[in-house]
Amino acid sequence: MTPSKENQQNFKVWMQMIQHRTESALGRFLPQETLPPQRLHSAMRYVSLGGGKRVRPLLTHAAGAMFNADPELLDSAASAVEFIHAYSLVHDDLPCMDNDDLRRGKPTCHIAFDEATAMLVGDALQSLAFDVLANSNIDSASRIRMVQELAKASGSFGMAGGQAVDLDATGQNLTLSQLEFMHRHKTGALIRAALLLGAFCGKASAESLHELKVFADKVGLLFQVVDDILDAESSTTELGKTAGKDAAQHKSTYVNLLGLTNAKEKAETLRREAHTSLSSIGTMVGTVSDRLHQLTDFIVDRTY
Ligand code: GRG
Repeated sequence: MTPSKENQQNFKVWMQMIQHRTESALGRFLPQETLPPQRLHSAMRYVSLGGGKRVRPLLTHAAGAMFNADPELLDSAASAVEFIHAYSLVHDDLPCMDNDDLRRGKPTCHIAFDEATAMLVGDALQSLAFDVLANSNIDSASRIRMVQELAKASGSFGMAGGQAVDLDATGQNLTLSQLEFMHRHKTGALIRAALLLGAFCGKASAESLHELKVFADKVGLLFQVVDDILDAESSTTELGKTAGKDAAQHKSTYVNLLGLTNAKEKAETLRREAHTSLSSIGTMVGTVSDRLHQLTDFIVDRTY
């Protein structure tokens, strides 16, 4: 079903509202740059504030709303996930990793500051993420559950593990299943954590959590397939980061493994499957999550 203009407008307003409240929450959790060590705090704020689509916080808020979670708790969960994401971007841009000088339309952290500071920014943001969760105003069982999920998603069985596979794969042609394994860890794990932490802030049954994980797996992979397509088709100005990098670095991607047309077909298949799993959750909880349906489409139809 094609969404009505009013529905689309409504989604845009909701999205801006969540992006705005996420920016405020991140700003509150981050140390002020007047506090020593000023250079580190200033760099932490530089990389965390004023940019990014905030896809992960949007997913946390949308999933949490489906289970009637308190929006203030969702701010903590969403900020923790976004701090891990921001840290990963800073480290990913370092010369020893992807070596990039542009991120979110501005110079990367090691260019604007220096490499050692960029290392510390990543380390400190990672600690801050867990500090935010450990201090969130929720019962201790849910708090521990959130810490466990985020730790797993960001560690060697999640994002950092996916990055290790990516580094090992340099100069090699991956098979489709190896590529999928890498992305399920590198990108998918944190997207899944964003959704689950949202659900943990509310009252989600075991059945709906199970189905939410199915949705998370679809949307996590979908995000990366679209990322590969955008890297091949968009410009650096549009993306706010260097375009065409995958081809320049001879990386295995969905585009070079499947070709552009089949990569787009794969994205459409994942989009359909994601919508189907959402409809199952909707039946379980008795309400349809328009926001998660709309976010799925936003992830596919985005231009950056
Ligand atoms: C060095 C211990 C250590 C760990 C490094 C660098 C790293 C861990 C992991 C890399 C993970 C990574 C950068 C994945 C890429 C995911 C991705 C597609 C990022 C872009 O996300 P968007 O489009 O970015 O949501 P914005 O800027 O909109 O937030």
